[in-house]
Amino acid sequence: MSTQMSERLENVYQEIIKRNPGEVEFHQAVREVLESLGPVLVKYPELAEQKIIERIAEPERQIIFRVPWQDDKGEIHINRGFRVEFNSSLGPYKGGLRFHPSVYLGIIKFLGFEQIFKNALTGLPIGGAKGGSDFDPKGKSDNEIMRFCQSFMTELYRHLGEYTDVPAGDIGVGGREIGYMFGQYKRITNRYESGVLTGKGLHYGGSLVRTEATGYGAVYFVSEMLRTKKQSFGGKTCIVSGSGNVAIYTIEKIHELGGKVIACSDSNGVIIDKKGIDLDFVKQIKEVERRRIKAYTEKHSDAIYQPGGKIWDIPCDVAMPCATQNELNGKDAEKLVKNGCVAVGEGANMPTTPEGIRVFLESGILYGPGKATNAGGVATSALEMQQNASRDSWTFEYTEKRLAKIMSNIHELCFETAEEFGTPGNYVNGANIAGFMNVGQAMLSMGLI
Ligand code: NDP
Ligand code: 2IT
Repeated sequence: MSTQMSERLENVYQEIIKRNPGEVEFHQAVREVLESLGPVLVKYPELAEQKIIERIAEPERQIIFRVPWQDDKGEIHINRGFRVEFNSSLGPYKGGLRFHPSVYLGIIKFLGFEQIFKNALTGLPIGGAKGGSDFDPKGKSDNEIMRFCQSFMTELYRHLGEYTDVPAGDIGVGGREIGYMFGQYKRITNRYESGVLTGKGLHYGGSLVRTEATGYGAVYFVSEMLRTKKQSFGGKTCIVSGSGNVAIYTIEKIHELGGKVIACSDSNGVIIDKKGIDLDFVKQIKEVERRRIKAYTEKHSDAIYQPGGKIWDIPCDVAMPCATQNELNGKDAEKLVKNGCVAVGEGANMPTTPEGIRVFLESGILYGPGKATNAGGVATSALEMQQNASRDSWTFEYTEKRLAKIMSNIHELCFETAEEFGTPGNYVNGANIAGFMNVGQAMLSMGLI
């Protein structure tokens, strides 16, 4: 199912498909943005004349490299590493690294493309990039993870720098992996360049709140959306997919604001606990023991574990997809709307399929797209860069206040832009147009780059 675009935009899109064959996630992310841009090109024809869309859709640089490493038995493995430096018109390339067996160029490019607009929405000086590897961290020992990270950085380091390209985490990359990569960067370059990676540990230049930032920020964004309808999280029943970094801190903030999360998941199944998810235990299972979410029933025998289950079938007031791309399809969206869900906020990147997005927009429920809703993670990364640049570290309270303000600014920008372009309440258009305008104007100012 696809929406009509002007002939010009349709031609641009077809050309992008032709130039990037087989990269279906990248095509999907591009199409979603292009579907919002028609009225922008009418209002600002110079953006079309100067081929800003065509330029933005072509990464400034794409790096693909071999990552050889040895497992604990001495066997050699070869993975593929990626870094797509998409756009640096607003600042150094910025965006996470994903380690997951599904990673290929099309996934990194969809993430990098979305990152350009997300980062622009934060109002902070960061360009857009993404990277990662098809390495599967599941079941690997700590030493194997370290050796992989060291090999990955041994190639990637030459492309990085605090003023050039600043990676962080994403799926499969958290504080442990960032630590190993920072150590290797420091060793190879002989530079203590704190600002070259974000998501660092608190002992060596990390920022308070960065671990919590994506989840907390997503909940702030949904709170702002609810506020436009004079509602809040208080007393609301919520479901959160995934049980990784973003899911955990989404649940934590929802509980803090008086909502109750009754379900979460991982790629194997769904946990339903009507009493409300015991987050301390989820943290123990996931952050400390690195086990599967199924283990939740070991302590909570009245909770239900559904192997392979669909979390979106569970009736709720608020749904927050926080696992991965395309985890929520058109049928899931219909089910959520039918069950009375009033708000959906995406902690993950592109978790809703185009059909699902259409269902949400047509139903008129509040729908916050990932590039706006989950921008708190990268925004706090930019705050980490600020602290590193001034060799300072801020308190938790101050940093969280900055995050909350950034999220309410992003909400306001998306809300007002949607209105200005004739689609009130449509945060997809608001986010795409506002992000595009920031990047586009900067590119226009810099001449043909
Ligand atoms: P984690 O690796 O910490 O957790 C990922 C979670 O999603 C796990 O529960 C995992 O289950 C599940 N998941 C991952 N891949 C799949 C899949 N193919 N099918 C089903 N479930 C899957 O990653 P994060 O929490 O950091 O990232 C979650 C999402 O949030 C991603 O879309 C990421 O791009 C996005 N995001 C992350 C930010 C950050 O700061 N970390 C910032 C903004 C967005 P399992 O363990 O079974 O694989
Ligand atoms: O998708 C994302 O915004 C991230 N994974 C975080 C990127 C970052 O640089 O903090």
